[in-house]
Amino acid sequence: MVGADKTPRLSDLSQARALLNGLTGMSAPGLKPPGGGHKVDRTRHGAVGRGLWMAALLVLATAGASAPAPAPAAPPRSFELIASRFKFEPDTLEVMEGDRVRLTVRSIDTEHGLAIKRLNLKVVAPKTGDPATVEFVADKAGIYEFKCSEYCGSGHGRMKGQIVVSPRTR
Ligand SMILES: [Cu+2]
Repeated sequence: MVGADKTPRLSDLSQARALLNGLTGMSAPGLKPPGGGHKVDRTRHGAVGRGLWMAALLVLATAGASAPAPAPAAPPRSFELIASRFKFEPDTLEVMEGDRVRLTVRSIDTEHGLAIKRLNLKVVAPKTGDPATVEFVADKAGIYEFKCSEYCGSGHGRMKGQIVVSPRTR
């Protein structure tokens, strides 16, 4: 810090004082140049103060820009879907634009699948009941229909659901 030196020099004190002047718009009591009688060229030191002030701002701005707090990776929005003849439960999922989404699909009868055509994405849930997981980023708002990808019987064609991706308000 400026002026933290045990044996301050005139320039340090003047700069500190000019800096304080710049910060508060008032003179800083107790920060007098040693030797009392010295004439202080206020114009010149004012300029130095402004320079310092600008430098301080620059340092702050630079520090802010170069060392951002690392954003912790947001956990995915997780959904567990139960697939059965002929539906997904739940069949409507709501997320926000930019969310990472994790779908875990489990069948309780026969083999099903979950396909999101718009995202070119598919996962098959085997009839053993083992969970099948798929993960993606919902980077665009809109409605994404999904449907069963594995023929599972007469109602297969109506085994559908949707993911509603809401726009993020700024
Ligand atoms: Cu099916």
